[in-house]
Amino acid sequence: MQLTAQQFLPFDGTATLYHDFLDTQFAMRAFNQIRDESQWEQPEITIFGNTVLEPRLSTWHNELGEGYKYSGVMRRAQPFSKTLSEIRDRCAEITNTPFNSALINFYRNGQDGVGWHSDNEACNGPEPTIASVSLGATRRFDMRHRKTGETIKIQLESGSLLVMAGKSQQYWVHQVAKTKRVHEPRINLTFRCVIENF
Ligand SMILES: O=C(O)CCC(=O)C(=O)O
Ligand SMILES: [Mn+2]
Repeated sequence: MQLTAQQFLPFDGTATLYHDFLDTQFAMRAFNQIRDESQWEQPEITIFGNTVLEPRLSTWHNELGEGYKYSGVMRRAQPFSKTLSEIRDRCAEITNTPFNSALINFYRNGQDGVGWHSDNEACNGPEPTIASVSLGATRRFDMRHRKTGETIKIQLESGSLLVMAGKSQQYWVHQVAKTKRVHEPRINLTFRCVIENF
């Protein structure tokens, strides 16, 4: 099946949205399954010397059984479930990338979010392809250029796939801002190809 792709970045990397990546029913089933089967964690983060809990729940999955260092915190690796593997395989096919890891985020409602950052950890390699699948509530995803300040806003609906590639992690930061308007939960799967023994 040929999916329609929409490009969002004007320069310095790509962000491609496949709006109808998963059908509505499949996305809803995957949401329920992943919500119920996951062993959710809520790691602490230190921002400007203050230690707080991350405003979302998450899990880290890696086929090589390796942990993941994120904001200085080592995450334990969990296995890929059947649903997660199936979605990962579809992402791998579209992007031609052998994803071996996934970070799953669970935004309980609009009061959960993720602040400005880029997925530029060393283990992702210099120009990583990141496949980001959304399930559940629609949330706005913002990308801001580090030098020009140009900001792009993308609505991530249930079943959509956003692929960030090229120099996007070098030149752009991204966030899912907290909002009072959203009351429903959302799950986001970000597939990555982590380099071994980096
Ligand atoms: O929830 C999202 O759409 C983005 C999550 C994200 O940026 C991350 O996990 O690095
Ligand atoms: Mn990210």
